[in-house]
Amino acid sequence: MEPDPAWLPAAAFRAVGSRHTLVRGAGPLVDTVYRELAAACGRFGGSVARGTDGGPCDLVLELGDDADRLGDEGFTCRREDGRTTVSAAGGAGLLYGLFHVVRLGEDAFRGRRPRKTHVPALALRMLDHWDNVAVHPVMGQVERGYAGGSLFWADGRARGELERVRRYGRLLAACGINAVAVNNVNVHETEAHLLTDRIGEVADIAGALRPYGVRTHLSVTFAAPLVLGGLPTADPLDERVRAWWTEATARVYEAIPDFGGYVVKADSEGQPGPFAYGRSHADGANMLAAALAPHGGTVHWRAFVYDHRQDWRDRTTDRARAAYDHFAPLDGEFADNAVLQVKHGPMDFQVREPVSPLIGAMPRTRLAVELQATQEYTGQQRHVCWLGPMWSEVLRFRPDGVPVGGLADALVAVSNVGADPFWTGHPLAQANLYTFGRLAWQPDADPGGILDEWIRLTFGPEPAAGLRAVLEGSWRTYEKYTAPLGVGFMVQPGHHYGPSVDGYEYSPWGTYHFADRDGVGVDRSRATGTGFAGQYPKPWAELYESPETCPDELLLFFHHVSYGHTLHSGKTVIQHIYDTHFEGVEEVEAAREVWASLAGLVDPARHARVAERFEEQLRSAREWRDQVNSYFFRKSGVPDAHGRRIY
Ligand code: GCV
Repeated sequence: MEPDPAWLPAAAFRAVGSRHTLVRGAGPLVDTVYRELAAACGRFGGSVARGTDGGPCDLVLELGDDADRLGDEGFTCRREDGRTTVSAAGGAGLLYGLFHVVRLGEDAFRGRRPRKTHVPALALRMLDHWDNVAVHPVMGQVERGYAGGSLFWADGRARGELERVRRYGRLLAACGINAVAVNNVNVHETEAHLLTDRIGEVADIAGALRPYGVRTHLSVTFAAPLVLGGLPTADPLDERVRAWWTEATARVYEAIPDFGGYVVKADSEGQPGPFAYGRSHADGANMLAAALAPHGGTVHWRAFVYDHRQDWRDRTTDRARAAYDHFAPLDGEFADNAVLQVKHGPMDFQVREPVSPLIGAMPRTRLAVELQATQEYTGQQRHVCWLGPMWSEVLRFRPDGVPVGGLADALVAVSNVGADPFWTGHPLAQANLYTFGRLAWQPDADPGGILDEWIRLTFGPEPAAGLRAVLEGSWRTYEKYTAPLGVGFMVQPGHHYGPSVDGYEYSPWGTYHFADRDGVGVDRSRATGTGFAGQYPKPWAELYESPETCPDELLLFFHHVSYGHTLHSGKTVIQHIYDTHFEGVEEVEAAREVWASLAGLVDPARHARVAERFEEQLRSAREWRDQVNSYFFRKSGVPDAHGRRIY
């Protein structure tokens, strides 16, 4: 196996590494650019010089372009008179410019290229690791992690593999990611100490990521003044509490001068928060924002707040409503350096959800949209499921005229990376990480183009068509064989892998499908249901309100309908369920065949790992098909129009 099977194999640097390059400018990230080029030239026979000497060369990377226009991260690229020039105002821009040229390959050195400006649409492009320092008795080393252990932590300590962390930073920079939160938002006892007496371990990680322009953030517990500071309260309006956070934060910045800030999950799934003191989420967030402000830091306050002790008999409480109900009334109350981090859907990273109505509902509040690269509900990195098209739909959705990608200040993904030699467990899950970074840079980019880019960089040209066939439709395939028409869940409780149609039906978590002998789905209309549809602005509120206008793929999210209800597709709901579940499995079988045909075109270790995962995906997809189809056949008594085998 080659050492780093990812999208920056040495071969990707052939075009730049065989050229004569001049690097102009100074600073730590310019040093990184130089080192990258020196390594590539060492391998491919080119040369790289530093300084102002403008001798004959093919590529110039220089600092000095218009800082107002480009900021620290933007760059321009042009080619004229046989020379390619990348100009930036800051070192990060120069580094992104280098990776841009690497992506272009030989094309960067052909013909003429008019000067083009590249600036990231979103200033913060961040990965949140749900990594625990100490192995959690239920959640393990990484909560919802499917790529081995943590890159950062093992068995209660920093793992200390800083070279690997550095290479991770390099991969992230190469797809435009510039921030990482290094521990789980569920902050347990050991992890709480990272903020104070164990900040040195975080500083080491920050030091390894810094040369690639990646800033480090930390998840903290709202109860820190109690559990670490010995105070009798964590009330955000108590002066002792505020002073404690101010001092603790100042010490963090002594250790990590470019520290990004805090991530907080408060009053959510048992985590402590301001409610205990009769304070609002804005009170809580603003206290931390005040502590961070003098240092230029930001608090990411998560909006994933809902009642997780619901009575399933109670039809008036709707988990989907919760984020909006809690936060929309607080618009305008959050500090400038507080960012509200909202999951892209109103429930919890299901394979299909509408865009959260909270996105767009708080115009006076800074917004981070949270995606989930780790495949908790989308096959846990045992199934191929490329999420680019889903994320692109989210980012292009226009709640009220402006697309989500234009409303957000930050795009965040829960990381899918771990200590696995392939980084992401399933080697093809790297496509999700790469696509996330590139969409965060340019939210309206064509995801298919990004996929092609990742394939070409990672595998070269020969297997490209096969890889595209395997990946491009994989999200819709996964949707076909799992929970139908947006209804969600139907997973095994706890670990969330594999089917269990009624797994959460009588649970306290607020995730129900309400199937009975007549029909299925959740009535979230204003007229007869929970009223959730009314949280959207027009035209969405009206579109979702009626089963006649609601898009098919979200029908059961918004409505309880009979099995005989006819979809826009012309099929009944029950026949749609049967058909998609048979089709989904057939599509997995076909993708597995395509993958098998790529043996010889993909390195053997990677090929074997994916082939092995396909066996499990197919087994699991058949299980989903048979359980879901049998369940609905038994409930409804309606036979499959095509007489296929249902149990
Ligand atoms: C980190 C879901 C997951 C939890 C996760 C939570 C969250 O409930 O199952 O593991 O906790 O989301 O996003 O905070």
